[in-house]
Amino acid sequence: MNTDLLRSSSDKHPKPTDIAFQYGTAGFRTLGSTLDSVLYRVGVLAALRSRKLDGRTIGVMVTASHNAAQDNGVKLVDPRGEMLDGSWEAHATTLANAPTTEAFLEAVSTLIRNSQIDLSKPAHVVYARDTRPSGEELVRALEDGLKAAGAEGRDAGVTTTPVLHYLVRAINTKGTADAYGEDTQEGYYKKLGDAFKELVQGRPPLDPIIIDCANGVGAIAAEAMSSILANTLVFDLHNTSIDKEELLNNSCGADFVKTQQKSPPQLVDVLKPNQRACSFDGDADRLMYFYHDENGQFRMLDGDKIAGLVAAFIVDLVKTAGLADEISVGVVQTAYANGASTKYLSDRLPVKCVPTGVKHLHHAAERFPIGVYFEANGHGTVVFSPSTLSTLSSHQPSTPAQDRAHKHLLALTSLINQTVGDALSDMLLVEVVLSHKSYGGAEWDSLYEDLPNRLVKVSVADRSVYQTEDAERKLVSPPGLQGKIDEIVRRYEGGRSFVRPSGTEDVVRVYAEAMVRSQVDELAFTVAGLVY
Ligand code: 16G
Ligand code: ZN
Repeated sequence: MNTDLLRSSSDKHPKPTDIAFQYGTAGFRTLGSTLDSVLYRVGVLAALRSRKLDGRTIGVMVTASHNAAQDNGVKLVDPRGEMLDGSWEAHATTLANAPTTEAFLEAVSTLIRNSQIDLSKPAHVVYARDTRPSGEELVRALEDGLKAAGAEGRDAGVTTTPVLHYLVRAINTKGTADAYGEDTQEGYYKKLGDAFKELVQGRPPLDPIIIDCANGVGAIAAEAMSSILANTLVFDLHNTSIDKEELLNNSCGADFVKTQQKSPPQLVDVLKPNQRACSFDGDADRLMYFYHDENGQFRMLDGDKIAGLVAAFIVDLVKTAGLADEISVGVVQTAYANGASTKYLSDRLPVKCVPTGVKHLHHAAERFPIGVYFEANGHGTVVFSPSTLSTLSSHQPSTPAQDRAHKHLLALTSLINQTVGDALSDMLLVEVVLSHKSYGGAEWDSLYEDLPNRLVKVSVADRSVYQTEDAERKLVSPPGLQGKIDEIVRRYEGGRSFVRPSGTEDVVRVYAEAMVRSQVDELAFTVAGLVY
């Protein structure tokens, strides 16, 4: 690496003096206008990460997901398409916070030394951004970092977060026995489209699906997918104004639907009773379904409902294929999963609870032969272990029914993004199950009834005093607080409540659920009253 070039280009991307950056649950995320130096340094870091991994391609995604248009962010993707290894998150934070160019160069040298990075190795990085206007310049800063660090960059343009994850794995497996697919967005959508067509072949056509694209990059993705699917599934696209910056995630999108527990106002007149609709978030990695019942009442089909629908379907397919003795299915959730969903699932298959954040769920799901994971907020996917894939590829079905189920399982391994949750791929998965079960929104919804719940956030002086254990379900600090929470929760029928510090905002979150709606708010606010 050329230190003079690194120095001179770093000088062009000075760190703002008054900001401490942190690589959090979803990478760096803050006001887009403050992120120039971070992007430059992430470029250098990505190059080093690639060299450390023998020149394998690393991904960089520039997005702030469901946040407002003026925000932006960046996260790194490891070679198999998964989130950056935890130990490197700290390196990212260190490099981002070096106050001066000299301090940054020093931090880079330390990282090279401590991680024993061989600088003679090549470096490859693929990067993309969502539709946020600030993304364009931030990508230029990233490119400066890549250039200064001598990395070969590939610009994947404006696309979704899951497409970028897919590309990373596709590039790194190209020409190998594990080739994941053609390394283009079109290649990915064609792969999904072919699998979808096979899965619904011979079934009655589905009604068009209403999609709220959050005025983000999901609109581009859905448009591209729609032309591949042609008449197999018709998309009725809404909130597709990607040119109107102020509309991004504004009163629409998956996060709006989940947190406001109502449909996006732009869709209210479009939705007929029992007609299913769904929302993506701003980078199309979260999915929320919903419908209005006969009485015009909003009904949400969130990540928990998706997990219930999909897990039961896959279990049935495995059984019908004659593989129940060889392949088992497990589910991963977080503490935010509705208690009713946990009960529904645990009655049928193993369920594991892990801390919030995709990387925790993904890793836990990889330990099951087939691992289904969804956060209640709509992040999720299904992962098939290598041994499951090899069992599937060598299985010899002995009846036509087994043969059909076996083919469907194989098609699911293509339909479902194995690197990270994709709103588009997840939506097609849901549509497949609805088609096979002949379910509408109401039938799906009736798998179980959600317990009333409430989420509140509390601003505190220092959220780092709130420390948890048991997958964030219990507080170990401040001392004594958990005992008080337990005492309050005991007074409510079916009561459950937990407190955890947010990984993305400077707040503490309080979740509560109970059998009776009116009691939930009381429980949530009583517990919130203990937090200060
Ligand atoms: C991030 C996580 C998401 C998690 C959320 C929790 C990823 C890609 N995203 O958005 O999975 O649900 O943080 O936010 O991991 P919180 O810590 O503020 O509650
Ligand atoms: Zn997102």
